[in-house]
Amino acid sequence: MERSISLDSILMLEKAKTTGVNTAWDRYEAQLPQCGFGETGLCCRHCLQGPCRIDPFGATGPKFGICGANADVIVARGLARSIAGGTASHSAHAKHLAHTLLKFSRGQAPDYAIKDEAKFFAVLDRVGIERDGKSTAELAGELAKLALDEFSEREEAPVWLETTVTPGRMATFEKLGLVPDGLDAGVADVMHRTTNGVDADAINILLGGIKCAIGDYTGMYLATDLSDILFGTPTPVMAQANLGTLKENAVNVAVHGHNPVLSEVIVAQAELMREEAVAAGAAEGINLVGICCTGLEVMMRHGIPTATNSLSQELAVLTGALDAAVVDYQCIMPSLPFVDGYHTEIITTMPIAKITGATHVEFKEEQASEKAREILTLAIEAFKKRDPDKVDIPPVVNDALAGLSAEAIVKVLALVNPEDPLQPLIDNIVNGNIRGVCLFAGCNDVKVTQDKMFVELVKGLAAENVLILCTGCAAGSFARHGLLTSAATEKYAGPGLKAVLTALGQAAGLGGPLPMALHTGSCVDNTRAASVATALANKLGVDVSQLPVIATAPEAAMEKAVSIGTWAVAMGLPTHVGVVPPVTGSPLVVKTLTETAKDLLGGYFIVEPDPKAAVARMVEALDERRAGLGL
Ligand code: BF8
Ligand code: SF4
Repeated sequence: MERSISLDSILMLEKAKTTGVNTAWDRYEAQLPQCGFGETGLCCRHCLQGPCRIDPFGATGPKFGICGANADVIVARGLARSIAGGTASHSAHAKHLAHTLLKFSRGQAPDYAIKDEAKFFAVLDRVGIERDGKSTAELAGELAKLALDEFSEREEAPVWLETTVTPGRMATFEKLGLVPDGLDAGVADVMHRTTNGVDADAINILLGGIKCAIGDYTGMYLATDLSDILFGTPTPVMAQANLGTLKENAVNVAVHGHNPVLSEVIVAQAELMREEAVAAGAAEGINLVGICCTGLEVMMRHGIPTATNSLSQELAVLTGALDAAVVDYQCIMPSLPFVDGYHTEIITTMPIAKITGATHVEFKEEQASEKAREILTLAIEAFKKRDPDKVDIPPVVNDALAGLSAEAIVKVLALVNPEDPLQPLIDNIVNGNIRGVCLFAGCNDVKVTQDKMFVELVKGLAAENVLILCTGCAAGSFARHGLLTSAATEKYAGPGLKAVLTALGQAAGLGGPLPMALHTGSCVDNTRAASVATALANKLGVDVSQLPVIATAPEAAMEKAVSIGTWAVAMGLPTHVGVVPPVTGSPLVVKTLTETAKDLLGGYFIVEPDPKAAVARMVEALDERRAGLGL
């Protein structure tokens, strides 16, 4: 199988091959064939009597685990635990921001501020915190405490859920018993019911997983709100992508992981430490680039280039020009410190995410600038050890428009209709210029050619006049292929979509159409897209499950993508995945996710690894919704 269609990845993979460096792709091949029980979800290790495995063909092998759990129960339990893993990750990210806000409110985090007062007030009003007569610090403290309360057991529905979904969605969740008691409580509930001897009804387990995933949505919404308050709501910004954004004459530092709490301070300090870098021989100072979602957070707010994605993170080290990678948590390969023969300093910063072989500088909000300087000093020292003979920066750079938060999208629409910004979007959906909207999310997965599905799907859908919103590695992928540009719209968008994007781009003074894919942020920012869908549904007086809106994670890899996909279904969206998850061992689970879910929630999974067939099925799902609305 071809490993990647991304030219910079291809060039670095050739270098890896000729120099004998192992990458994720080599380690994947060493795993083949992967275990059939694991691939189909039919292996259980939830108690010490296991592992138990069910014969996928049902012929002669075991049909039950030792405790009596059957294939449906084992598959459902495995899936629910993946959702819990994803939810725990996003929720930890959200809690981290709430703690930062709390420290700010107590005067313990002097490097932080309320950067976006308008969003701060809007969120306070939405969650019902009375603003009159209170100081900023008091309000920030109240908001942080309310946010932290969301995670434990609550008597009422989580505030960030109830205040952000349509009334119809909330009623559906209540009717089905899917309102989480708390976001961490949802994770604990899944861990409990999936242990030996608790829930042994596959459908009930899946409902528990969906309830947990609704908590995942809630935590992600909260994370985006607090990030915008602390660091600013993104506005449109031109940036660049690919490994070619590394510079020969600069100290190259990648910020990698997911949380902007540290990377924001690094952005500020990198500018202030320019002279130190120049004194070390780096004429262009410090060049910050991003990898994964931390990178996208600073791309959205500061136009910092995105160098590469999760799957190809080792390739950034292979350029020989990356002096340091500062990592926080999630999607960071433990192999990074062991890319043989390179000088890159891998710096871990979080107490829960240390990596053997890396240098640990524990980050604390109380000493944020000091810690950022310490980290950048290590990077400058590493630069001095760079071996010029090993430097091969692939000459690949693409422009990319980023920063399209929901607020930014509404502002662009307001240029066309200031009184009623959503109306132009609705009009163009009604008249068919826009056939529907698709949210592209999720990872690169080593099991499929890197970026191939992303690129084929986005071109296919744009040609069918589908407007794309994108986040996470999907946004990174499009950026690296030049698809977040006016030129891509000119080349690939269907006539209706092109006309709308041209009108909007001209109104925004871009001198060309808006990109056919709007970069909406990091993975936690998937809720930005959900908020646009909710606003549209509320304006039309319908539910999200009736709108021609779909989602896809064509190259999903991580548990976080599983939890996001599940809440997208819970929100009522037909949700495509291109890598088959480990559920095929249970026809009941497959049917529940791809068919029964539609009756219960409106949303359902579409599993289709072939890009052409996937486009056809996604367009069909949009047309079904259009027909339902009489369009
Ligand atoms: O949270 S898309 S590989 S980087 S999990 Fe990870 Fe997947 Fe990328 Fe961001 Ni999201
Ligand atoms: Fe086996 Fe049941 Fe234990 Fe799972 S929980 S390992 S199926 S005995």
